[in-house]
Amino acid sequence: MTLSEKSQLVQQALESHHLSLEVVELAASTRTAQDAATAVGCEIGQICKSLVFRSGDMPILFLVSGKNQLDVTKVSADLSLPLEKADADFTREKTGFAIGGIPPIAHSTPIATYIDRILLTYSEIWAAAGTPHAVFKLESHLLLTLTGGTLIDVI
Ligand code: 5CA
Repeated sequence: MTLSEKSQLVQQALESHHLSLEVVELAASTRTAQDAATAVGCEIGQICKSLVFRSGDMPILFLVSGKNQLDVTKVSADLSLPLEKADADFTREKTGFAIGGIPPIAHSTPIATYIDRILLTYSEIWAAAGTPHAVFKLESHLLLTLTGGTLIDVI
């Protein structure tokens, strides 16, 4: 089956890293971490949430385990960075994707990325792939390779 235009961007980015990872489109919703975990049959902690924040006009991406709620005050202090949650328009403008399907890669602009250390405690995780019906599975350590992101404690 042909992938949607947005999911094709994600598939192409995976291929550009020479990884044989495959975007899958599901009939079921994967809009939220809980939806995605139910749809693929994994633990919620294995879902990689893509949360966009802003520091002034700069977008910052946090890849967070579905079981964790990012502690903005803590992370902002740890990174010495003022942070506010991005709204839907800013998120779409900086990533090229809409909330509910934001992938960890393939954004329309380069985005500084921080990765929840807890994600690495799972061998396999699932991330959004461009739409609220598309995901891909990867070995968690590949998040570092794919994004060049920095591991942090989010809670
Ligand atoms: N597809 C799933 C995971 S595979 C997904 O995208 N989950 S998510 O957690 O990364 O994306 C939903 C997140 O978007 C929510 O946790 C919330 O932080 C954020 N969000 C939802 N609605 C809004 C909104 N109106 N403005 C800003 N952020 C929002």
